[in-house]
Amino acid sequence: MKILFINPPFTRFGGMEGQGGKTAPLNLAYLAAYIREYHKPTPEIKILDAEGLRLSMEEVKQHIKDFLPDLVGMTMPTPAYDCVKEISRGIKNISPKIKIVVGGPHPSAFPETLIAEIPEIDFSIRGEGEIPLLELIKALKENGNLDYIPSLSQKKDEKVFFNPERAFIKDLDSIPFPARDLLPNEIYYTSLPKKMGTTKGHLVNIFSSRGCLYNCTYCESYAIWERKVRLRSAQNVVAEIEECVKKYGASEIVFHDDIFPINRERAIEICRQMKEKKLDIHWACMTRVNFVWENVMIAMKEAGCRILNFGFESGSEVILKNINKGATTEQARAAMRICKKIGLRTMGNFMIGNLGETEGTIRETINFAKELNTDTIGVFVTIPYPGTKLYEQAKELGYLNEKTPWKDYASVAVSEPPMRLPNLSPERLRYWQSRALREFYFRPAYILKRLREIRSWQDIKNLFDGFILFLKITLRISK
Ligand code: B12
Repeated sequence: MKILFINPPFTRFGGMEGQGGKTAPLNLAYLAAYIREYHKPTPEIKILDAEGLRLSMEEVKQHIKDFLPDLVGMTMPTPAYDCVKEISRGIKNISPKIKIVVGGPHPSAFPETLIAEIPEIDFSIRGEGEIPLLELIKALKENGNLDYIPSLSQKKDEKVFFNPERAFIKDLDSIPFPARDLLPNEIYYTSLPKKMGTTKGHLVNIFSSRGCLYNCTYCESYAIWERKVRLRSAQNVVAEIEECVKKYGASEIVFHDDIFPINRERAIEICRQMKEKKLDIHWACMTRVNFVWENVMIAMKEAGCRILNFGFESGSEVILKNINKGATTEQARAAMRICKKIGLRTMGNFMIGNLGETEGTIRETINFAKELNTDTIGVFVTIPYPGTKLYEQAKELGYLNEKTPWKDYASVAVSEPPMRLPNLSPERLRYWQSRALREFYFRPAYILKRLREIRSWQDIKNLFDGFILFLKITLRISK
C-alpha cells in the first residue's frame, strides 16, 4: 500500500501567510511515524510539504501522478479549504481509485458536513488522528467494516455517517518520534525574534504535550484534544531533542505546546536532562502569564531557553473576561517582571476585535503592550474559527460574515473579516492593528534598545529582516 501525506500549499493558493517563518508539518510526520511503527507490513509512505516548499498546484498534481498512492491524507486548517478542494478534484481526475482522507482543525470542527460539501473527499477524521487512521488503513486493506472506527466520517448512500466515539492515545511515549526523515528539514526556520542567538544548523519544532486546560473562547484546542492535557515523559522529550541535534543538526528548537511548563516538575526535569546531555541548543516556547515561576524560568534559561511567547491578548480586564482567558493584566505584569529579572526575551501576542471591543479597550491594549515592553509583539484581528465558542457566539449574534471565504480565516490581513462588530468597522480594526504595531515599534526608547543589542553582522541582518517583516505586515494591513 502507498500512502501520500500532503500539507496543502494554501498560502500560495490565495491564502494569507502567517508571521513569516516555516514550520515542519509535525502532525503529518507523527501520523507517518505511527503507521510505520504499528502497521505491518509497513506501507510505502511519503510526505509532501507543499506548503513549506511553496509548490504550485501543478507541481502537487505531478507528485501525485508520479507516486500514484492508494491513499492521500491531507491536513486541513480552515484557510486551506479551497486548496484542499482543488487538490482533491485533481486526485480524482488522476485516478478515482485513490482514496482521500482529511484531518486537522477544519474537519474536527465539521465532522458531519465537510465530506458532503467536498464530494471528492472520502473520509474525514476528527481530533487526534493516529488510532483512527491506523484502523482506516487496516480496514481499507482488508475491505473491512469502517463503522466501528472512532472519529471517522464516511459516506454511505450519499449520506455522511460520523462515529462520535473518540480514541485518545493514553501514553504519549508510545508514539514514535515524528518521521522527520520524510521532511525537507533544511527549509524550516523561525521568525521568532531573530533568532535565538544561534546561526548554525536548523530549526526544529517539538511537541512535548497535547491539549490545554483552559477554555479561551477563540481557541479550537478543545475541538481537537478535548479539555485534557497529556504529557510525554521528560526522558522521552529529551531523547527526541537529542535525535534532532545529532541526526538533523538542530541548533534551535521551538516547543509548540500550548503551555510548555504546564507541569513544573516535568519542565525542570526536561531542563536538567538537557543540561546533563550538554545539548548545545537555544530554544523558545509558549506559556501563560500564570505559568511563570522564577525557579522554573531560571532552570529553563540555564538549559538554553531564550524566548518566551505569551498570548496576553488584551489590556482590558473586560475583554479578558469576555474571552474567558483565565488570566489578569496584573498576572501579566508579574510574569514580565520575572522574565526581565532573569533575562529571558519575550514575545507578546495581542488580539483586537473581540466581543465587547471598543476603541477605548483597544487603546488600553496598546498602552498595555507598551507598558509590558516585550522584545517583539504581534497584533491580530480576532478570527472566530469554527469549532470555537466564539464562532457560536458570533453566529448567534449575527456577527458572522457569511460572505467571508474560508481562505480569509487567516491571521494577518483579510479582505472580508469573518466577524463584523456593530461598533468597529473592518477598516477601523485594520487601522488600529497597524497603529498598534507602529506605536510599539517606533518608540525612540525601543529603537535605541534594539540598536544597543547589536553585537555582530548577524544582529544587523536580523534587525533588518525584522524591519522588512514589519513593513510587509503593516503595508498589507493598510491596503
Ligand atoms: C503550534 C501551532 C501552530 C504552529 C505549527 C502548526 C502545525 N501545523 O504543526 C504554527 C505557528 C506554524 C501554526 C500556524 C498556523 N496555525 Co496554528 N496552531 C498551533 C497549535 C497551538 C498547536 C497545534 C498542535 O498541537 N499540533 C500538534 C499536532 C500533533 O496536532 P495537530 O496538528 O492538531 O494534528 C493532529 C490532529 O489534528 C490530526 N490531524 C491533523 N492533520 C491530519 C491529517 C490527517 C489525514 C489525519 C487523519 C489526521 C490529522 O492528527 C494529528 C495527530 O494526532 C494549535 C492550537 C491547538 N492547541 O491545537 C494552533 C491551530 C492549529 N492553528 C491555527 C491556525 C489558524 C493556524 C494558521 C492557519 C495561522 C495563519 N497562518 O493564519 C497557520 C496554519 C499552518 C498550517 N499549515 O497548519 C488554528 C486552526 C484553526 C482552524 N480552524 O484552522 C489553531 C487550532 C489555533 C486556534 N486558533 O484555535 N500553528
